[in-house]
Amino acid sequence: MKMTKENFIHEFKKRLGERYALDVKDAAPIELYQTLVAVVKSGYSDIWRKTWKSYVKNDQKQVYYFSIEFLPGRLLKSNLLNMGWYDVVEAGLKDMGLDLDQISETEVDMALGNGGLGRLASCFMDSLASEGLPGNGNGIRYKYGLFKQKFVDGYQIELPNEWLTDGNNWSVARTSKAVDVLMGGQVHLHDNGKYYEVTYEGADLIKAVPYDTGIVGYHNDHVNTMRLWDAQIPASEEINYPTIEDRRRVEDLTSVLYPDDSNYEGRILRLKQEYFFTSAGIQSIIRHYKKYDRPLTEISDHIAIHINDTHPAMCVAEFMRILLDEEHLDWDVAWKQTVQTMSYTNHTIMAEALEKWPVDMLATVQPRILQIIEEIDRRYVEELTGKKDEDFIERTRIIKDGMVKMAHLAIIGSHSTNGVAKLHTELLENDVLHDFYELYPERFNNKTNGIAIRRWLQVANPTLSKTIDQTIGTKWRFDSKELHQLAKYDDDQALLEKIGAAKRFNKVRLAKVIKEQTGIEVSPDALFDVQIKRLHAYKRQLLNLLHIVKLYLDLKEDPNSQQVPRVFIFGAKAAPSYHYAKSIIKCINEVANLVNNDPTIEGKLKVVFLENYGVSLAEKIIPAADVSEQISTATKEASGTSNMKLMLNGALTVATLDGANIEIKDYVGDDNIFIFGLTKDEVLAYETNHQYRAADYYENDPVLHRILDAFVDGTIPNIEVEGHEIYDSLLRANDEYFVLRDFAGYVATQERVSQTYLDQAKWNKMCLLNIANAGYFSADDTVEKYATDIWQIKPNVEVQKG
Ligand code: 26M
Repeated sequence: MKMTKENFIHEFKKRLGERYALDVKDAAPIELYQTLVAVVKSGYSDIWRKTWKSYVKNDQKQVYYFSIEFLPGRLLKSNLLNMGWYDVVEAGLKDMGLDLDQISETEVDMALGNGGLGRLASCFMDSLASEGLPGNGNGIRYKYGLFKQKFVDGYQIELPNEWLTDGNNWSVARTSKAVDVLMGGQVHLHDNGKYYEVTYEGADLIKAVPYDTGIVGYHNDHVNTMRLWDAQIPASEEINYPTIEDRRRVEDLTSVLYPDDSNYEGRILRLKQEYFFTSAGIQSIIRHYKKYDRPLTEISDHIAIHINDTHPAMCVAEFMRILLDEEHLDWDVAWKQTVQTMSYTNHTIMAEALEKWPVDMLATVQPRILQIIEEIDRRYVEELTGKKDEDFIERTRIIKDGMVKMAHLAIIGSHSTNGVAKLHTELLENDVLHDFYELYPERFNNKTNGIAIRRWLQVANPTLSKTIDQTIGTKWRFDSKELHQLAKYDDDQALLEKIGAAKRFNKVRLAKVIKEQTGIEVSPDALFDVQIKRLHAYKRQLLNLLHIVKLYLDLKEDPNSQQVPRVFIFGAKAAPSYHYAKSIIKCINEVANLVNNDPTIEGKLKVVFLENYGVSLAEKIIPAADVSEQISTATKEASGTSNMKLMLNGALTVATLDGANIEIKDYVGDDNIFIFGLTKDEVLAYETNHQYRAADYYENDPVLHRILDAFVDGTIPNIEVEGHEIYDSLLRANDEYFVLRDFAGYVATQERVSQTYLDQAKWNKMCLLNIANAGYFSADDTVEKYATDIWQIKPNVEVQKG
């Protein structure tokens, strides 16, 4: 994709004139933005078409990544970068008196995900395209993205996120590729001697319309597709949807993204969403496959389907449904193809997040799918009877006590189950899914998560990127493992100073954002201590807060006690129904008010909770972070991915030995990370022996005692209710996540952090070594491993890399 500055300027002005009959100087930001999107899209549309054609021509095996969430954020800069247009467009705009940064800010984030899982799906989309791999996304085009968060009196309130109001500029509706999804009603089977004829009575017919977004690969003339489905009323069915309510019922299907990422909720609409995008995706895959007259008995040689967490687990049954009911394959033949086609990733071991749907509910949503799941379950039990004891079979079967266990369906119905970090996979194998590991050891494997280095370093942090170019050249931009070349320069004082200067530049930039959004003044000389992730008890934002309260009380007692000024920065949304998490938000906000407005603190301590954390805000916070808080209770965070993004941008990690933190530690070495807290074995021991008594820590540690009292004695104002809730969760409910147990170790570690920060040369050296080792967490490498080990797909033969 070649473009010169002159051609760009010409193209841009031409389109602005055609579209809006405007000159550059008269155009509003949104008009400039939409014009730019049009130019960019026309720049890759031809290659998009050619990429798809080449898959067909070369009969390449393709993967379809099914995910109920995708969280791409803004696409403009990332597309420009991947097309190789970034510098040319930035310069061309400048010549016209325009600013790329400013225009980019106009873009509304595509926020069709909650957090880690959805963002991972989007990093994988970028990497699949950049590796030239034939990979497609399949998901839901929610009308409302994840809610917009506001704070009123320190409380989180949720506002609708109407991201489509100005029209989504990147996607194309492909009405001609719509498919019909059947839901509800009753199913009848008639044995005609050869196969069962299946008829539906009283079912709803829903038209699934795909919206395709081009996913541009990095400098490789390769554009993949992310396909998101919208639910509509079929024109022919007007008669069946006579009332406004009837019509709304259909439109509601793809209306909202469920805002909970840690708690399973048995809502029927959610189950309908899961079946809707699963069925639409599978139907369109099989329809396309059949166009080329290949036998369905070989379909697993040509396509792979990935089940991202259990939300699309009905893929297994829907695939079987089509092979059986529509293609009349024998069960055993169909089953073999299904298992060979499907693969599954588990993202959590938290029991409350595991999906279990009542049989009755599934019967209401899609009775035929329930029948097929029942038959899969029956055959599973039959096959194991006599080979495994009854307990084992009852524990592992799919349907138990009137509930359908989606993880069991995904594991039994696929050839691969993977965890997302070494520790997480180990826990799956030895603990949570041990029975299945015993049964199918060859199906289990680890794929440690990765991130799109392009977005999280090249786009988010151009200043640091340039410094890296000047030191080791630009090869790292194609293969991020090359970042390791930086390690050779760990005694290069000039470079270390430049790394420090880049960080400072980004801190000044963030300080401006903080001032604009909250009115709080922060000094870029202070240490920026960052915790950005969903709010959840297991992630322990509360541990961070207890430490802040300690520093505050210390400063009140002895104003000279703290030597290193710190700015604590939070970004976090709580699920609207997660009461406890919302109470923690309130408490953080009230501590922030107290600390920031206390003149005796004199800027030695600031607390900033930025509203509406999301991909775009992360792109501003991460480059400015000095410290990365990764402090979940060991065993609870499957992997984490913000840990990788922060490390990549030269933040030093304060961490428990949880998720991918362990692998970060292994790469950077013990001297370049701050580890504290209970280990996995210690946590598991407490959870089985029940010998933890949180109150002991309160009673025996006067510092902790004083801090907890501050939550209930008025020291922290305006948290009469929430302060008690938190106090009780720790002392009455015995502190489920071992906050008090880990507190002393955490404080001691934070003291080491401060001491280290005083020695800037040493600090910058540690930053450098973190950056140098972060290239090992590239999603490019992660998807390559999925491609070879799980999907058996190869890069497009026509791709030219480099
Ligand atoms: C469930 C039902 C219906 C709709 C949505 C959900 C749902 C959505 C998101 C349930 C869980 C969801 O997210 C879980 C998640 O984000 N897990 C995180 O995954 C990351 C990527 O692997 C890991 O890095 C994090 O450690 C893990 O918490």
